[in-house]
Amino acid sequence: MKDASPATAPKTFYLKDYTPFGYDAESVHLTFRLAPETTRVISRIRFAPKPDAADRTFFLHGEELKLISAKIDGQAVTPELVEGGLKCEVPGAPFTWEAEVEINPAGNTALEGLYMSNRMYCTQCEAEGFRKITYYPDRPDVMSTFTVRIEGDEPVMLSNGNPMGQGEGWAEWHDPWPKPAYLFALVAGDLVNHPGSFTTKSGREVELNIWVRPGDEHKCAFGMEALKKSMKWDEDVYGLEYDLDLFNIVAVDDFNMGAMENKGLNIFNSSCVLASPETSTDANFERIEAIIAHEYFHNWTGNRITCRDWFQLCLKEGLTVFRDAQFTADMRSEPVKRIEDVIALRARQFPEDNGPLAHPPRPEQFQEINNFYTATVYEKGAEVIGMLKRLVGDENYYKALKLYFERHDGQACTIEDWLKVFEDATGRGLSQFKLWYSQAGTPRLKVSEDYADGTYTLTFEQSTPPTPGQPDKAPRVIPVAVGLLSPNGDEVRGTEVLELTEAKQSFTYQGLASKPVPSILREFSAPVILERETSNAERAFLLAHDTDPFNRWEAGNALAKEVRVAMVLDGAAPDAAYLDALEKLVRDDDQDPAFRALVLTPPSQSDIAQTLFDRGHTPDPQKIYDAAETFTQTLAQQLETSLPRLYAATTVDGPYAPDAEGAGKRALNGRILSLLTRLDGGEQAARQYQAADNMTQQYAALGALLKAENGEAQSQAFFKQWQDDRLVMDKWFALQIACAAPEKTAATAAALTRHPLFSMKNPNRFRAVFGALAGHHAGFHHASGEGYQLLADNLIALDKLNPQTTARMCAAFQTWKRYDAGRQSLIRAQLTRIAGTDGLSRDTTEMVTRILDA
Ligand code: 0A1
Ligand code: ZN
Repeated sequence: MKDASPATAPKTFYLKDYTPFGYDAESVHLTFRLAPETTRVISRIRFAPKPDAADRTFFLHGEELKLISAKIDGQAVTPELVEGGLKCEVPGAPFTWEAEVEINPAGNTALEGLYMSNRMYCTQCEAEGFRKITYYPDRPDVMSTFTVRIEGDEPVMLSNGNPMGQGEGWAEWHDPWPKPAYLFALVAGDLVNHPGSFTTKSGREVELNIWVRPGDEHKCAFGMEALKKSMKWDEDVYGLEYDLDLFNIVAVDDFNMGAMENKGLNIFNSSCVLASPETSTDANFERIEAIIAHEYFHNWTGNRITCRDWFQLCLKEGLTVFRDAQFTADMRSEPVKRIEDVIALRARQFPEDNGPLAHPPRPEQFQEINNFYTATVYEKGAEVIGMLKRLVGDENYYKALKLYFERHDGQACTIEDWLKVFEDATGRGLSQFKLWYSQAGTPRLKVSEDYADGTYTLTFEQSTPPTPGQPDKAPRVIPVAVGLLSPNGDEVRGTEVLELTEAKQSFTYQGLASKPVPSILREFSAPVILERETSNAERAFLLAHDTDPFNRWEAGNALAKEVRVAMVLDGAAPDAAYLDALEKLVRDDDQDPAFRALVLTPPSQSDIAQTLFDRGHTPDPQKIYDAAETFTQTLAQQLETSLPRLYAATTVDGPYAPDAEGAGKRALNGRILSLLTRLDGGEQAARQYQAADNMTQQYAALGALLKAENGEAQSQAFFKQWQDDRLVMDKWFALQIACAAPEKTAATAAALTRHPLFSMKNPNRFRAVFGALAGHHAGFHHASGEGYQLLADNLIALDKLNPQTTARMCAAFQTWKRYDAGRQSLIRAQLTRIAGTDGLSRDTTEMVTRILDA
């Protein structure tokens, strides 16, 4: 019998422990002999000891590798195999390391390293997947040039950089740009390409390709246009040009994340690149355009300048998200993009920042870095850059960026390097600003006002609640964009950025004829929670008159929340003045349809729950759901006579095009249809379903019908029509759950896991079902606890196959401390059950432990 081995506590890595690797990797040669279960990887790496290295330990990472042989300068050696890699005695002068290993791509369901997806070989190396391909110093500060030979019988065999040659059964690639191993990529399989080309501003001809499985060719055109627009935009706005002769994108069906910026060979989750009017919604098109841009922009912010270590992840991600948001704003609508981003920030980042998983944009410790590809690192990381830009001004921002690229091209950098560039370019000290990178938690900003004799004073008090490991926080620099309106609706002071640096600070405005109405935090100038005692009448005034479109929407959003909170707490009827304001806005054809659609979009029920919790109440998910239903029903009735006209007026005629204008109109049309369905039971929706020639309208109609519990026939028809299209089937799975009544949500999800097309191995399908379950606030948190149990059962099962996706989805439980004792104990029981599972992955262990520690 085997001794029970003591459970090894997962190792924690700390930012403060950073030490450079003792060797430079001067060049890397890799040969892949492809075979589904027994791929051989032969590496030949030239290493040179660093003259000034403090630590000369020769440790190479390696996981799940079968070592066949190792040599140094041609002589066989026997390295010591240790936890997570190997160690070896090496010469004190430059030497050549060679190793042959065997790996099993077909058995790789974790989708990290080299794996197979639909008979195609592909790789995912960020963050630490390369160590599952061969022994290597798998850390981003080790940068080298890669030459790759692929041997196999796949028709198409790709790697990074430029092609060097190919023949029967082989292909060779060389990437001249030194890069960390996380940017390595290899793809091989039966693929077809959608070609394109781009001429850079200095005249370099770049060949572009989107590679897909045969049958998906018709879904590439939009992605190709998005890529060309991105290349042009980065030249125009940042002066950044592409640096290879070839840029390849590959679509794969099984992928843990959205996409990956591998040098010259981006790999995309097929859901983030394939698009056609018949199969993709307007929201899909917008997201695809943004992700293509995001990965392309990484070529400079991430690849040419990379991260010294993974604690610096937001250096590349925050900046690249910020850049892709600028791009989308330029391509589409600036205010609409800003509103969408703030909605997403509040839905994904605020719960993280205000719960057990809170961490700073630059974390100081981790057990599993994959658990830190978070909304805080990405989206809050981008918000921090937005604040920096606002504080230094546009001109200084671009001056600093220019210096960043000049000074750090080819380097692996830190947040200190980044901020130093701004200090040097602008002469402004940023030591207090840096707190945004090291402090977790969302600051609360309390505002009070005073008016006497023409002088108006705004007083701000900032504080940030405790977060794990950070009980106290110092005041931060907070840029607050403020404008003042006179009671008749005129703007009496245009937008001005007030810079808060202290815990409490006042600003005065002189010479005002009457007490103004302030419009605070315009454009959402800082990721904070504004706490201000104000009336619904003032909110309605701002919704009607503010010159800042973001704050106009924000006033409506705050009103919507207040009205629902009152309905939940006091059983109040929907506020009549708010209903009137909404009606007026919806019927005002001079207003942008996209904006009207956003104002009509109800605040998320999870957001209402958080608001109630913040005000000292225990949120009841069912009551929040009921209030939302009552509100929508009342609004539909109030609008009854105008709905048919509005529906007709917002129906887009002519052939479908995924542009912002059409999308805005269809978004409004979709909202009108859902209101209409409440009154006609689905007559109009059924007609729209029948007539739809694009997925946006087909999907909106099906959603409205399912919500009315009158869509069985259409759901079956939808299945029949689209059963061979994986991406559309993901929508079908998700929509049935999203539209189910709370008491039926878990059972609907459970039934779908028994559907023949459900698969644990495809992250998109798993997320379609369980993302929809977790996203249905009242359904997931139904008092029966069935939702919790179903998710836990499936997380336990998925962890054996795919720890990374399992761990991410544990976040569904992160808000558990908001709810009543009964729900808390149900959730605690499930979290404890997950934590106690034998052989639970490091990824999931870390997440569940952090959530339980709340
Ligand atoms: N760097 C990619 C996202 C990405 C991150 C991690 C991955 O595997 C753990 C895969 C992709 C991006 O920002 O798009
Ligand atoms: Zn990224």
